[in-house]
Amino acid sequence: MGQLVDGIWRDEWYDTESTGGRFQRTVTAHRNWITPDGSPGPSGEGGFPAESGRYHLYVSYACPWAHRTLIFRALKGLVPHIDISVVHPDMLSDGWTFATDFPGTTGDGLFGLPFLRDIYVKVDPHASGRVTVPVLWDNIRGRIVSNESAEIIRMFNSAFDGLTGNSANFCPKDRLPQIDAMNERLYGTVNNGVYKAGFATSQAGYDEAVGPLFQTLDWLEGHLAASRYLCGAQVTEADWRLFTTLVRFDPVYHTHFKCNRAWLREYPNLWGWTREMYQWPGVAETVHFDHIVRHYHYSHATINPYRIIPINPVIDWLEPHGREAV
Ligand SMILES: N[C@@H](CCC(=O)N[C@@H](CS)C(=O)NCC(=O)O)C(=O)O
Repeated sequence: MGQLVDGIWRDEWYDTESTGGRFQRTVTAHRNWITPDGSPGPSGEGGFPAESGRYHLYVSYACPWAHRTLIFRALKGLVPHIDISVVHPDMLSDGWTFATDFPGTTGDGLFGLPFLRDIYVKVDPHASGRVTVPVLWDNIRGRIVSNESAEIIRMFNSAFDGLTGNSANFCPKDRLPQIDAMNERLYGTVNNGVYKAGFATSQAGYDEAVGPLFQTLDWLEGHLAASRYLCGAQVTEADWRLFTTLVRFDPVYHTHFKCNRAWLREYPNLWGWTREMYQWPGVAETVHFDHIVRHYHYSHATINPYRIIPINPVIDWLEPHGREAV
């Protein structure tokens, strides 16, 4: 774990001292958009048109943010058009690496480089900041298009439709305000909430995160009693964003991140909903529990210094979800 300072790697854990033991996620650096014709998107600059084989996605199978992009790649028919490189689950003093001694890792499929940070330095020899997955790379311009998962999935939702003929729309215009509001609530308290609880180095930092996390889970449990999906009768982007966090809840966040007021499987509606999402055609193939369980327990030395991988509950993800009745 570390970060780049003026192009030089420094092996440092998150600084929580200046924030009273609270984990604060840093702002994402690369914010351009792929669009059908290369016109600029909502941020960054233009010149990234949707083309088959042009873009490459660097992911970790362990990471919930990268996982979102893999789900959209699968559901939007982008697998033949966007290749991926999969980093090693152990994120230690060199950060994410392209070591290949773990099943499912690929190495750096484009340049054969040893570390993910080398990709960041390749575009900017003076790069500073965290080296995160996912990274969406442009083969033609030799640049990072985006390393912000929330925006990569919005691009994937529609930018390539002319190429793929896949018109599944997880962000329908009339639902967008509802989707955005849901995303915002769930990002702060759940997606990032589990990290704020897990990485806190003070009781106050932990308490401030874990309380709202379970308040939101309680609220979601009631909401999903009457609503098939988060924003109504259709699956939307909001569902996929929540899914990648909840699929990790019982195997990792409950114990490793101390989010243990309840197990996810103690919430009948949330648990059924999570299984439905898991069983959605194409999704189970994007879930790699071996990477997930290994990454968190092995990489976070401040939380689990002896790197003991817990036994973990046996979970039947294929148990019928029963959500048709809602
Ligand atoms: N805002 C980014 C966050 C991505 C992120 O934090 N990824 C984690 C993995 S789960 C990472 O690469 N962390 C490395 C670090 O912080 O040094 C996104 O959603 O794409």
